[in-house]
Amino acid sequence: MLLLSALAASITLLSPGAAQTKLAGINEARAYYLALSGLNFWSPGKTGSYTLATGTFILNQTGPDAGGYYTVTSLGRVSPGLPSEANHQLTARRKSAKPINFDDDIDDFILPTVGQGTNNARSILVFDSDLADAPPGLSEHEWATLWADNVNRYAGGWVRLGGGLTNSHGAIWYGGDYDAGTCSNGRCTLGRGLRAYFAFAFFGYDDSNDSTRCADGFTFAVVTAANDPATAVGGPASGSRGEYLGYAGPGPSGHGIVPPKIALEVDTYPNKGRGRTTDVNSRADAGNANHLAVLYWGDAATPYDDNTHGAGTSPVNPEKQSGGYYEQARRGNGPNWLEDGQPHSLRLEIHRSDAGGGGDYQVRAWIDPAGEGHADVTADYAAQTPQIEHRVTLAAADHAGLDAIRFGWTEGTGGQSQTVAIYDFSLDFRR
Ligand SMILES: [Ca+2]
Ligand SMILES: [Ca+2]
Ligand SMILES: [Ca+2]
Repeated sequence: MLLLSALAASITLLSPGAAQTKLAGINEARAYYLALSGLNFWSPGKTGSYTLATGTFILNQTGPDAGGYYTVTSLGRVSPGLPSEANHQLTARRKSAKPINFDDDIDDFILPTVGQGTNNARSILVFDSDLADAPPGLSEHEWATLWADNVNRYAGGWVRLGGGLTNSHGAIWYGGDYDAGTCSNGRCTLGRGLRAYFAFAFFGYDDSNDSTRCADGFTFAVVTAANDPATAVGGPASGSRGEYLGYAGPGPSGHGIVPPKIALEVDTYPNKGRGRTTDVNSRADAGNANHLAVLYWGDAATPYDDNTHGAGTSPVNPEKQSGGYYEQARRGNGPNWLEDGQPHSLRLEIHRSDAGGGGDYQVRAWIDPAGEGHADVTADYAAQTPQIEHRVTLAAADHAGLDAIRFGWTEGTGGQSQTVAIYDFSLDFRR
């Protein structure tokens, strides 16, 4: 994708009418994007000079060091030997295996589980740049039309959640092989944790006072592979429960997504009730504001409270007063925070270690991070304080249950609908 970005940037910069006097500045920018393209292009052993339409990048590597890291330099060069020559060099520390990312791996995301409703075949769809076979529940003709209408929205491919449906719920899990056994058929060794980054956009624009025009949001979830098959998904046994976000509830299988599990919810609809978790309006959302929150699983005896804030004892799903819940109120007469139709991005890190017979887990998340390295999942992010920071100790059995995990997204809608794009995804494990 960055190769494409570089070309797009240069096309923009070279649009007719660009003043010659700006050429030096333009070439500086081109050199920078070339260097960035080089870093993105690199994999172990790929060194030397590579020429694109706009210039050249030159890759060098040293390593790997004892931790398996290479130091990679990428020199972007434009117009060598001319007065307008520009060079820009970037250096990065890179693991031997490239992070899992949509550009290379989107076809490894397993097609969604079709839920109980009649229309849920479309609750989650994957738009790969290559046309895959029709997902379950769609004819080849329907799928080809949908694909053609959507594939070009985001370079590198994207996952569409919600699909404009009411009463939908779905989950999609990574199902690939990665880095010599770290992941096998989507079952991944969590080790010291992981780092993930992705962009998202809610297509709906919700400027209602109480954030009730669109619903309900989604989660990025990391769940036990020991107990959850690749078809695991939540949702209600009956009735309309978008508030479960496809993360809570028994789902079509009756088992839902069983614990242990950790997720970050992006919740756009207020369900503030604190009654029985099988009832409508029972998530204990703190207010009307769009919010992010860390989710575990509530009481292990029921799937219905898995995304109810305050549910559970060890661990407890975080409430507003904790570091595990972050909200932003609607501003003035504008849209609700995340439901503005604009691109947003999310970075999540889970830091995991053994502690006292169980496991220490630190969940950190940044919304719309902008500091240096914010999208680099090969290193911990230190440039900005996370908006979400929550730490728990899990009991030995739960800790062991997260030795092998699946990761992916869940979504749910009820009486209102949503369409959400997930794109520019990458993930790497901390080792
Ligand atoms: Ca909610
Ligand atoms: Ca919530
Ligand atoms: Ca539960």
